[in-house]
Amino acid sequence: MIRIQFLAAAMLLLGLNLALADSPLKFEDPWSPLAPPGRTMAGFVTIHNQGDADITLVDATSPQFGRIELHTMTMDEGVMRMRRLDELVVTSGRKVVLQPGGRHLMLFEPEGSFEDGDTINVDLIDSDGNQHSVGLRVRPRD
Ligand SMILES: [Cu+2]
Repeated sequence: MIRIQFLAAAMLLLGLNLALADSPLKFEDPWSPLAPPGRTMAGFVTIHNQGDADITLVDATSPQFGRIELHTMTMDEGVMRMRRLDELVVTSGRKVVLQPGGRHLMLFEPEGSFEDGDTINVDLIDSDGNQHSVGLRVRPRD
């Protein structure tokens, strides 16, 4: 019985590693500005698509947050406003930059609080249902 459980766990881990290794998305400087406990947070990262096919991100999840949305900032009569994006296309061979004042991940309903140096684990989900894992490092805003 114990042996079977161990085997199942080992296979799960193996599958997970393969899935991670398979993602053509590479993430540069993934981070999240430190925020007061309970507050909605943001996620920033440069996403580089090193694969042959375009990837359309449509959703994101994290065990540490109730809900995540893709957002963009737009100028509306001189005022910056956030708007939800239904999808974010990362063209083959290109980079998409999520940064302060621009496109970003919006992290709603934090479970617990985060300190400088913590990691927020996010799975970005594409239109084919594939998951792309990225760890956002929590740090003070520059
Ligand atoms: Cu936002």
